Amino acid sequence: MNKYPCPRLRIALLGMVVMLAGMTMPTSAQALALPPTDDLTLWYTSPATDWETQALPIGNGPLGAKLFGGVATEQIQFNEKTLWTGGPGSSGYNFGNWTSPRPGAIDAVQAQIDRDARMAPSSVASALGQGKTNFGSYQTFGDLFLDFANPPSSTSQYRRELSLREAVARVGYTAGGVEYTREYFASNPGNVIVARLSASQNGRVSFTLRHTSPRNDKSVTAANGRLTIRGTLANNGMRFEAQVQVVNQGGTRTDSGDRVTVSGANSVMLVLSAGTNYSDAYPTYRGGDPASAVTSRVTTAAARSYDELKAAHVADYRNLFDRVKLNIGQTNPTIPTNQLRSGYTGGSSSQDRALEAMFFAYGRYLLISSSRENDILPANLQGVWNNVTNPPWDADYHVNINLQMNYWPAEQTNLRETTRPYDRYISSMVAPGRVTAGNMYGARGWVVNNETNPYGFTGVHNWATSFWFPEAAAWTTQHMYDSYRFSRDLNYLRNTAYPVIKGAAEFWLDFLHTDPRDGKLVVSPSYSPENGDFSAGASMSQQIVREVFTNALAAARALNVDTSFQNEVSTALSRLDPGLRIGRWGQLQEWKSDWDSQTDTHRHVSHLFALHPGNQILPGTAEAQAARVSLNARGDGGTGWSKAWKINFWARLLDGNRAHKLLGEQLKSSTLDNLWDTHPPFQIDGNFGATSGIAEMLVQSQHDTVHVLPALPSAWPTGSVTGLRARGDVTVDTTWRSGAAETITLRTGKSAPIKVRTAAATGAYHVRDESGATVTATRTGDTLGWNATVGKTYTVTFQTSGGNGQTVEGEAFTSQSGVQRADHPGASGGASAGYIQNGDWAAYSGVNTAGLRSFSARVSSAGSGGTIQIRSGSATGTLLGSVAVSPTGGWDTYATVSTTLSGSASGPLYLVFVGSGTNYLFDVDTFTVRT
Ligand code: FUC
Repeated sequence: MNKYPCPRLRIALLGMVVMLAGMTMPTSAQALALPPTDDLTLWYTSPATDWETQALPIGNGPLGAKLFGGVATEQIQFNEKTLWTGGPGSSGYNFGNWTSPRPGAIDAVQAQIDRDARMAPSSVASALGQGKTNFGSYQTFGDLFLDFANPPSSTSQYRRELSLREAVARVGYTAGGVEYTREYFASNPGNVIVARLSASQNGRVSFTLRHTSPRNDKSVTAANGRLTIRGTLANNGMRFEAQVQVVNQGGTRTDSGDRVTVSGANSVMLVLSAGTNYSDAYPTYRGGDPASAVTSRVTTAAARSYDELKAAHVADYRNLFDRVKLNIGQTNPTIPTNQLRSGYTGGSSSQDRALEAMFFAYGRYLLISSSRENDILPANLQGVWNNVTNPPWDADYHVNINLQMNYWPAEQTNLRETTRPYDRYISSMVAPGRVTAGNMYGARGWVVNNETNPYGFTGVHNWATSFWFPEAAAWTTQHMYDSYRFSRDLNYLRNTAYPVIKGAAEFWLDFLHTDPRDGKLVVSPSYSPENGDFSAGASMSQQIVREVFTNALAAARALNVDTSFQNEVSTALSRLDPGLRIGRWGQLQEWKSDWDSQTDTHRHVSHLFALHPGNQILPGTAEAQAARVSLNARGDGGTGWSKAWKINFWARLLDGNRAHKLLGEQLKSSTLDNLWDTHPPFQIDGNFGATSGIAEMLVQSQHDTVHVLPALPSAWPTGSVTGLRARGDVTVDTTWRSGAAETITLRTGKSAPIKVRTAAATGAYHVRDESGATVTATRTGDTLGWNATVGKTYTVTFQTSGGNGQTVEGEAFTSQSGVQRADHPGASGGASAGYIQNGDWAAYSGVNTAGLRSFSARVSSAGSGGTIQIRSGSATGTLLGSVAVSPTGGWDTYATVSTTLSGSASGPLYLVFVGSGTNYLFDVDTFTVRT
């Protein structure tokens, strides 16, 4: 899509970009290798030399790749998400379960905590931990290299980019008068990665394709232009296979050993796919050999044209990506993305808005690229991208915050499909988790601890500060109940979510401990992730158990099943310590005892689970104030994901400016040039957490009210967003101006009462359905309510202050004398201010008269016409101007009248109607004022 259709403007803008990048200007006759970038394109003026910070990611869920864009050699590092060492097949793998029973071990720890109140992590780890054996790590599949024949010694107009609107990456440059272009995409349809290399002159594409990997466990062969990479992981016997088909147009193609060489082609398409014999079935986790599936994917795709493959990919991707559009005043950046990031200040420039809008969109891009409905595994700590054999934290599934955070933006930003592999993964932990629950904890249900892998590692290890976290199972099921709340899909609740939620709740029915201090049910031993000592009843433990009990009970009631289980859960809930306490310095306590230090800036803010992602703390309550005190003490620093979490916290506290400040902190100090989040090192959760945080600033629904613009920062005074989702199967669009909602549009998938909250609702408002018919809403404070009907679209318009250039509906008066609402199909919004007689007036409290200089109105009159007087403050206030209305020939025939205004004024706008006719004078459909 070309936003600059005028070629001269295009050239001028690109010339400017090239100059800024310190490169030579193109000669005037040269065409440009790549089209202009848009506001959602990451772009750079030199090749990537570093995988982590610079190379650009593409992915289709199961497959991922990182692109470097070199001129002499192109490097395409790639992944397949199931390629993991460890697990069954590796020696001594035990799922983290104790290799021999430890009768009484947990009881002894509980007794010691009952006696001493706390216990050092190292002591608990030596009693209950066990070294990890073959937990495994996520593996790179290796790199494809394209070594170009006779690479140019210099290039001009080099650009490397990633379009978030199309999920297509490109490289373009000019050398020796020839433009070279490469395009890459990872297509979910067909499960392939596709590349095309082309040049502006025939016969210019020549390279040799080869594969390398850091493991010595594979063979690479070439036949008929196809590279086949096949091997077995030495560690666990997992079989893997990748194939790349080279399809050349023109020139020659030669297989030689483990390489394919292309000479003098006009263009070349590469088709890559990969697979393993992983299956998510406990206990063997092995399926069939991947060779035939990989062969057929590559063969099928290679038989299609590049354009066809690309069209299918873009259509599939846009079906997800295009559901949400955010405008916060960004403009198309004129500087490369690395400069956009390094120049970011969090101030008021449109470049800063551009980075924020791009970062929001990038989180959605990364989620679509690393988690799809036809994936086996969810996005891991690095999504689907990893270039080594020993990634940080094994690029595993940490479940004391990280995996959960990956999916925070999914429902809110209308990407429910991306949660399917997360659902599948949580469900797949039930079988191994039952064994761990029974054998180690003596409990029903299922459990998983601090981190896990694709092989059902539901037990423990022995790293003292992160080995014990049985609350993780319950926490993961929060997503499932929430997914039901968003969708109201009872089949999903019945078949997918409820059995898993129930199992997670059963574990806690059996494993809670009676606190001798007060007789309440508590988690013991309990550990607030990675901080402090073990104790009984740390706040997060209690809040999570409360949440799973509450959700299990609500789900069982919604499905009308399991009465005795419901009774058991209700009884336990009534005895459960809720884990919400305000401590000696006004903070929300992290532990049941008041141990919090005011100088503790630990990155985990676990005790605020009840604020986010939980919903147990409401804004305006004493607990919310205490959460604020705790957050202030923790400070605005932390790892990437920690800052991202804090955006969400501040949004839930309805503090948009502070949420925006945290977003700024993340962009300034926890974001790499390729806009990946860095812990450090790279960890993708922060990308997803930030996108969630931005969504939480715009729409919240955790308390079953659709709260629109709950935490809008002053840096985003004007904007719009479409397609965000709210619980209750509602899709939300809104536009805002001067920090207040102007319109809210809600599309409802269920017939149910709806509540919409926004600050502007305290002023004049009007609710209409898609036919323009008025919907009667009741207002309580800043909340409007009505009964919504499935399939309908409701639009609420607000009369906001300022009003400059804004169209105000005539019937949206806040007070009146004699005037009524008149319904006319031809009127804007279906109605006008009507039944007007001499001396009547209508007032619009949201429209301020200060500085107004002009007035225009859309009017109709089958009567005598008359005059509109524009007055300030009251019906007899300062007269700013007046305008005559002549008969228009019918109540459905409209004309525009206008006048200039003068005089100093303040207070709301009054329209006073004057005329001599004995019947109704005229109608006012809409009016506009300008300063
Ligand atoms: C948790 C965090 C660490 C890191 C790891 C992957 O344990 O405390 O900071 O993010 O997960």
